[in-house]
Amino acid sequence: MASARLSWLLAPWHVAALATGAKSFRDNPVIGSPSLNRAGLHIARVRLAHRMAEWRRRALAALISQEDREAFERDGFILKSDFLPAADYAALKGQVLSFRGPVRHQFQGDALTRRIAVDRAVLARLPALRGLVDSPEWLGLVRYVGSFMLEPLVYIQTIFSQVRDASPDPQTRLHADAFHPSVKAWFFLTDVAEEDGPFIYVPGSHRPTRRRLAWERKASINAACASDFQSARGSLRITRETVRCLGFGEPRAFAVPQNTLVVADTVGFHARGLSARPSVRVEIWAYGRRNPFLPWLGLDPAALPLVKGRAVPLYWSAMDIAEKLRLSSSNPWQSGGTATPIEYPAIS
Ligand SMILES: O=C(O)CCC(=O)C(=O)O
Ligand SMILES: [Fe+2]
Repeated sequence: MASARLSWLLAPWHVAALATGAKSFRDNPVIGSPSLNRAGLHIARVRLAHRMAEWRRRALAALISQEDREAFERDGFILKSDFLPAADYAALKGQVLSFRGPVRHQFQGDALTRRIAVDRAVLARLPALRGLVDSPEWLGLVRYVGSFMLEPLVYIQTIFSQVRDASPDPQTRLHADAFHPSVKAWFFLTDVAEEDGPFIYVPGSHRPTRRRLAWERKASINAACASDFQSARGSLRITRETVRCLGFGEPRAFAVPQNTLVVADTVGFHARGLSARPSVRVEIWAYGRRNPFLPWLGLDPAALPLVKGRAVPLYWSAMDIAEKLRLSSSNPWQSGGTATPIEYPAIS
């Protein structure tokens, strides 16, 4: 009863969230409303978000080559082998892998993800990494795929698979991160074998085809009470069979050598491949997500003078404070002291 009254009080807030990237079907009764979604609310947001992203990408076309634009249009990702010249790559890898810094980690199923925020202080100590993240090639690809002149959030990320006895890593199920286009980039610093949990992407699945939209509509009707937590939170899971039924091709596993860059629109279906054995994957990982409905390219809060180069530590601290004040559940990114990217985690 009390919660029903609270929902009504919050109704204007929930409605306003429709104009943002808010995606959780279970936390927002408007976004998750079965009747509104049957009537097409969810797919209207999907379509408009795609149209806006296409419009912004047209304005950003000059950031990347025509060949890369065509690859992206076709596949939903851009793959660059031997992205850095060999000497630059060797310097970057040497600096990054021996870097000891403050780490955060999160368990997901049996996998542990370790992150080191690439902030100003870290960049001051890693000049080769600074060369990468300031380069027009890197920024151009991330910004074009992200469809904004955004300031990507960059991390040194390590995935340790099968580090404990637990259910499988939820990232190993095919999914779309959100209902709208957004960018993630992986610049691999380790060779990734097929059996070591490579990144997987279904080529062409970034497009809002008629069949994809019909599937989105159906999924959105039941998503608020989906037993699958990630789907209910707006990151819809899908099976390989359904992907096939939607007319997309087979997933592609990025079993790639180090010094390969993959920049993908994670509205396309993707996953982390299952590992056949415990594995360690190290990458420079970037993320860019903004309100998908914005009719402009810039004005990214992460680029403000006091925030630029500090966004991730600020975000982590804010989550720690919210946890202490019990304003939100515990921060999934727990501090793990200092470590290098490849040091094996001590699992308690
Ligand atoms: O790390 C991977 O291979 C993919 C994980 C994933 O789904 C994501 O980062 O959105
Ligand atoms: Fe994902």
